Amino acid sequence: MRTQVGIVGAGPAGLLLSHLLHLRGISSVVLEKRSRDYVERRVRAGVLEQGTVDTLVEAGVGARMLREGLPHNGIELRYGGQGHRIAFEKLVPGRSITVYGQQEVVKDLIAARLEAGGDVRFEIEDVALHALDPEPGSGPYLTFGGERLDCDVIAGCDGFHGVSRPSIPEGILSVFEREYPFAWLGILAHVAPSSEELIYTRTERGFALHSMRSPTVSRFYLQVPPDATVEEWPDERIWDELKARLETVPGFTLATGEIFEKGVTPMRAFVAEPMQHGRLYLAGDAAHIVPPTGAKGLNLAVADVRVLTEAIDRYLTTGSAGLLDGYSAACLKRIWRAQHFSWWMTTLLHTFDSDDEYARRLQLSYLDYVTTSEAAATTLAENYVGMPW
Ligand code: FAS
Ligand code: PHB
Repeated sequence: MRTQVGIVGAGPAGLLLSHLLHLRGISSVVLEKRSRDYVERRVRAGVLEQGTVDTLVEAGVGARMLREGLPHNGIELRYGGQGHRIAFEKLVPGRSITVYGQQEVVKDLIAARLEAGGDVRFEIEDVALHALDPEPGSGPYLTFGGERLDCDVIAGCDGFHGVSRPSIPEGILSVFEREYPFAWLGILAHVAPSSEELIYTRTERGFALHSMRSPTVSRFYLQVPPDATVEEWPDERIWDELKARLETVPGFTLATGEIFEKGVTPMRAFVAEPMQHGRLYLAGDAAHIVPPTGAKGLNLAVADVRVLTEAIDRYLTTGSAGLLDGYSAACLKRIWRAQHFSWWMTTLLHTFDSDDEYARRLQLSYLDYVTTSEAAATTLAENYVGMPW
């Protein structure tokens, strides 16, 4: 078999890349390890930057997001018994975020690809990458299930645990990473949000986040020890801890309801440079991971794919590999901005056992600064809604 672009992974990066290439008349085949049902039900990110919303709408896959997504013009930082609003409409006029579950984005992209006759194959478990740095006149290829797929280009969109990044020979990649001394316990509950907006709260007991998915489904996260398991967190303990961390301002009561999804996410940061080797290009979590505090992971995947689509189109239509050769450098500036912002939000809002009293006062002083200085609040706002492309 032959296609122009072989794509490994049907998460947001792989599916959006396949769709954007299709809009430019470029063929691709997407190979996904899991079932369609699994990828459409996997609960992950929830916040779309302005640029991500614009990209999905411009690509013709944003209709349901515009109908069902929840636009937000601010977030609340809650600490020391007070709530402080970061007002996007004042600080970064015209830019906002939309709360719309990642699994909904994935459903919309799969539907669009299949409707367009796209070639998306699920439950393909043994994908292998070959001839990544091919001789002139030949190309890379993928093998799976006894088949061979010849490509002009391969996109590794298979996430942090995928097969693409490890297919790059030893000695090529430089890896930069950081493990945080805690994890997030995420839950979904059938209960109306207790606040119109997202609440990021810092308490001496640890961090908590109040988010949502719809007028009847709330999304919460609790900072927990790095080795925490869902078994240690029965529903009653979750609600008790969320109340202890969120009911810290007068008049706020946390509504509770039936928890229907629980998961523990490790908090890590990771970047592999360069994000390419030969005719293999990594996009999204295959190349980088951020702690979810800044809600950047999914949005970074979209940003990579925008750059990669343009570069592949230039290469296939003109033969010039200039943009492809510069792909990694073009993405890394935004990636490191998101790495820094995610680190900054994480260290601003989480409690660290290693912190002494001096570090704790620095953290509280920084929170006071961000919630009283327009300049400091603008820094948070412009990064949160997404830096301009
Ligand atoms: P993905 O991991 O989404 O997709 C990769 C795909 O490749 C998967 O479908 C996988 O099954 C497939 N695959 C893997 N190996 C393969 C192989 N060998 N062959 C074929 N296919 C293969 N980000 C936020 O902004 N906010 C959050 O709250 C948040 N929460 C998260 C919670 C969890 C548990 C995780 C793991 C991540 C979370 N993220 C969050 C980050 C997340 O949203 C990612 O940034 C986003 O999924 C990136 O999309 P992709 O790069 O497409 O990778
Ligand atoms: C979510 O709603 O899943 C969410 C929101 C904000 C974050 C992370 C996750 O920073």
